[in-house]
Amino acid sequence: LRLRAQTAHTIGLQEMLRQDRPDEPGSVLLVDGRASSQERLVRALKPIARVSVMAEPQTALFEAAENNFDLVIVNANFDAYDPLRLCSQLRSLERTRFIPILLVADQGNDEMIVRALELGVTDYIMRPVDPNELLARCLTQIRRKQCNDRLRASVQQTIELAITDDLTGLHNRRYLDGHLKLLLDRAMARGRPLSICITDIDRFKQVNDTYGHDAGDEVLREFANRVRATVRGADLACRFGGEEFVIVMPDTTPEMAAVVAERLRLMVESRGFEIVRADTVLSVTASLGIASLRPEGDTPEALLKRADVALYEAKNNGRNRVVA
Ligand code: GH3
Ligand code: MG
Ligand code: MG
Ligand code: MG
Repeated sequence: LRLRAQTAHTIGLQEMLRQDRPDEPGSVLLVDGRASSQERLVRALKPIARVSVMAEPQTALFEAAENNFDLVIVNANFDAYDPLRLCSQLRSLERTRFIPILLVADQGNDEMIVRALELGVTDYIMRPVDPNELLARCLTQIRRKQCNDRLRASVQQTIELAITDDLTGLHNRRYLDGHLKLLLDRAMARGRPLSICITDIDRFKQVNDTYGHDAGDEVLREFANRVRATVRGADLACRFGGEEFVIVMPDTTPEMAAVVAERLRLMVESRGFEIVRADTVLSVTASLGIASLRPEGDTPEALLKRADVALYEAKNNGRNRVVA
């Protein structure tokens, strides 16, 4: 899995570099209070960007939050509005804080430029605007933004690969290990219950031995679907390894967890598993063990251990059952 994640990451980076071409038009938001300069700037930017124009800083802020622009140009020429206020708002909103800002300022207004840079404005250009300088400065920012976007998407994709089980699409054990402590601490801090359920498919080795490993994989995928269909949005379902799955259920008492586990047990038992490769339908059962958070103090390891002991008891008592 780690190897696959790395490969995907590498592909992401190569793709990113390959796409870093100058011929990709940028999307620019121009915030400018005067019609005459709006027209000049739009004309100057035409070779490299699609430009949306807004005369009102406050509407421009909403516009910027709703569209992922590559660049916002703020022309400091409003009648009764501090252009740096808009810059500061753009920097503080979650959805706009990564968008580069280019400030168009008057000669001699050094103090404003220093304040702008302190606020996080990316670059500035002096009036009268030289069209070639404008193009060069905008192009640099647009490319950098597009490159950052691709990098962010690639990192996101790598993270998702690293925490997902390839076969079933559920979270994997690495994710559970990182997340269980968090859910447990949160439940403890809020004085809320939390339960977990470990489930293990009964006599799964026989499926592999009789129908082959690929058929076994089909059972695992369908089993995961039934797990998914059982849990709520707030629950965390993961493939713990092999044919074992763990469900973490926040805000869930032992009694409620027993109901969920029994529902899953029935959902597995009551409908056969279609094995396309072997053109057959298999009866599958699973054993389930439940454990719940001890409010006086608990650890992920201890909780998992207690659920595992319960699972072991379910196996020993004849399988296809829930033990709490
Ligand atoms: P029990 O009821 O005691 O759980 O019996 P079992 O046969 O299910 O238990 P055992 O732990 O002996 O066997 C688990 C099997 O799961 C062995 C292994 O080959 C198989 N297995 C583990 N991971 C995978 C997988 O990703 N795909 C397939 N097809 N089989 C797997
Ligand atoms: Mg097992
Ligand atoms: Mg076993
Ligand atoms: Mg098993």
